[in-house]
Amino acid sequence: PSGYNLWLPYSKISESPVLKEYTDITKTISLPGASQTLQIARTELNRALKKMLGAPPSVATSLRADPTLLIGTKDLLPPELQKMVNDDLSRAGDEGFVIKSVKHRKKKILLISANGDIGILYGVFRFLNLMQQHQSFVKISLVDYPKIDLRMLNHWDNLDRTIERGYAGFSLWNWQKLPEFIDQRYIDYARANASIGINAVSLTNVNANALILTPMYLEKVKALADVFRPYGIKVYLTARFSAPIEIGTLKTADPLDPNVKQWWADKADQIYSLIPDFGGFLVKANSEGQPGPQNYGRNHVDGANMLAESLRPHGGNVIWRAFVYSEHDADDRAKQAYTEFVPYDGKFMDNVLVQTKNGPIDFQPREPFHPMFGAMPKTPLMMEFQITQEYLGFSTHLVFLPKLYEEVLDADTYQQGEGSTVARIIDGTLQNQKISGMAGVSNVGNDMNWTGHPMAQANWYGFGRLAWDPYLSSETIAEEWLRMTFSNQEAFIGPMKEMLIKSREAVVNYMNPLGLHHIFDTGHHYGPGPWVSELSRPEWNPTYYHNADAKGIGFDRTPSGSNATEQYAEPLRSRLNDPDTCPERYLLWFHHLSWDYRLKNGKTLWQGMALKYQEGVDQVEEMIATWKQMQPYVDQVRHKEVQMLLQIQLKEAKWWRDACLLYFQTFSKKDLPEGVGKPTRTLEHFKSLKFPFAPGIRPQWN
Ligand code: BDP
Repeated sequence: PSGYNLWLPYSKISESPVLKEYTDITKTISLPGASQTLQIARTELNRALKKMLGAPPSVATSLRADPTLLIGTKDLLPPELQKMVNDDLSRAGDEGFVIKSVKHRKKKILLISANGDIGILYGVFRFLNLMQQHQSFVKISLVDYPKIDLRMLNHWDNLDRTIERGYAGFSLWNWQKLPEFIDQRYIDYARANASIGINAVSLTNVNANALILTPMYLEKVKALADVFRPYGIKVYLTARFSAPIEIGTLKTADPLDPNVKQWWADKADQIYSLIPDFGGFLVKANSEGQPGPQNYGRNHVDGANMLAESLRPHGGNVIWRAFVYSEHDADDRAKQAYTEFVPYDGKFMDNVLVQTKNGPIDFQPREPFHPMFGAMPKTPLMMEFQITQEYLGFSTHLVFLPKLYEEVLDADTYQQGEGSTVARIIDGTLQNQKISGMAGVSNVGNDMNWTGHPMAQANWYGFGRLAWDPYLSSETIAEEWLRMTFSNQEAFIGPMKEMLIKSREAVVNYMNPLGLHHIFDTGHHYGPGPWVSELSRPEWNPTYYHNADAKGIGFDRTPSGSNATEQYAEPLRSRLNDPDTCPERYLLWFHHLSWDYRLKNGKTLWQGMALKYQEGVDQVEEMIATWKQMQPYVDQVRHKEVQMLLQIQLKEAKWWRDACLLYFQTFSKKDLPEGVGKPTRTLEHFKSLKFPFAPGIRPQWN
């Protein structure tokens, strides 16, 4: 079905110079070695070359005398070739590879080599990636290796196969039929991940169910781990902190209780007896009602280290989430994770990573980077991005997220002077971490095209590429993905690249311009709800975040307000504190300003905000116009799907604009500036809208 093949369609190549080069290169192929991983590489090559070049290639499992394409780990190469890649491979590490055009016995050959089998698989996938982009290999000399150790997908999949914040169907994991029945989808999923270098997956929701740790489920988890292993992927599970009570016989889950420690140590032994390379536990504790060490008067360090102790003999990791904010803490929610975690720097065991969302609130269309990045130099901080579009229009709106990820990764924290970018903290180079990681909350479900919106596949792809190399530009990623997935025609690539890149700003404009945030309607977080003010916890209410009143709008996080800016290093802190130097994209995140405040373009804040909402709507209109032109390059089914989705997106961009402006107008008491579309419905109408069909809501919020 349309889109099932993701970025691996291996479309037939008809351009003759490219075809000629590729046919020559692949005339005789050697890929020696018997491991499962190498067999997968061979199968992939066969399948891809057959589709792209027409004729089935011959991939030999032995070292041929004169191959045109030689693919092998270093130890399998003839000595003179070993010498040629020696230096490259000393940089490439366990998972990297080299793709190099070299002279061998007076003939030019293409060599793909690596230190280990997984490097070969990654190298083959990259070779095919470049072929799909019609790149030439004549002069290639490419060494590449992952800059981040753990490149991980977090699935928020419940055991009943619903997915929290999932908008692409139900969970891929069919617990009922496992372990005997191995759905082809597990294999296709692993293959897609390996093609972009993802090497870890956490299977279950962070709002965890302890049952996953019982033997009957672990048997099933083992079956998945066995499928994923040859693709270089390790399995993690979410550990519910109260599991010793819920599935054990203990009365407590106190991390300092010897029986509790023993329970987890036994549990780890049991898991590793089934899954010898089990990755470890991902834990959400004492956050949004999840149990944790604080239930027993202990702290995050006690909890994380106790679990880390149980995994350490087996080489496993604990990934402890820092997404915490307390209903008892009256302080600005944006400050709470930092306040709670930074004092623990240096106290976690070395198989603990602290996983932090990209921004200090919660996956908003735009947030400043989380101030914890760089502030815990003795702790490996792992990035958590959201690939699924909880606050970004679900799988209905087209939003190219690598642009968002790039903005965060490139941000300068100044924690160790200029150039202390988030990317350098995440990859561990700035602060010399022994382990590094980046996680993305997956947008994959059992929809035929995996991600619901056909274009949302780009976000899975882009996340993987950035986890591999956080210094890649979003433009490079957009171009790669477009060429692989659809077409290499320049008339397609140019406009579509621009459309993807701009799509992120469009959604910010029509949802949350100028630093506004969390003004979504309750529970589902889909449409606008800036008026919502009566939820039980203050920081769940949009009014808490925008603070609109007759005088103005915005959250004062400067020293005259919550002083959250204090958590950022100088000179950034001072810049953020002054509305004149605070980037306008974060203005209302950090400042409460009068409706008449003058923006850089001379407009008042009210005018500027209204015009931004309108700009967002205009940008969606442009996307529709661009997409219309792309018909010749895209199959009918997907073209139609995206076209319909863009029409919904336009309707909803207008919904956002009208609902927010009508509501904020009740405070500003000002007319809409010229150029801003007039709302056709009343504020009361927008307030009355319900959204009962929203997928992915937490059951307790229904
Ligand atoms: C929020 C989601 C909620 C998650 C929570 C988390 O609304 O469903 O459980 O984050 O990350 O974004 O733990």
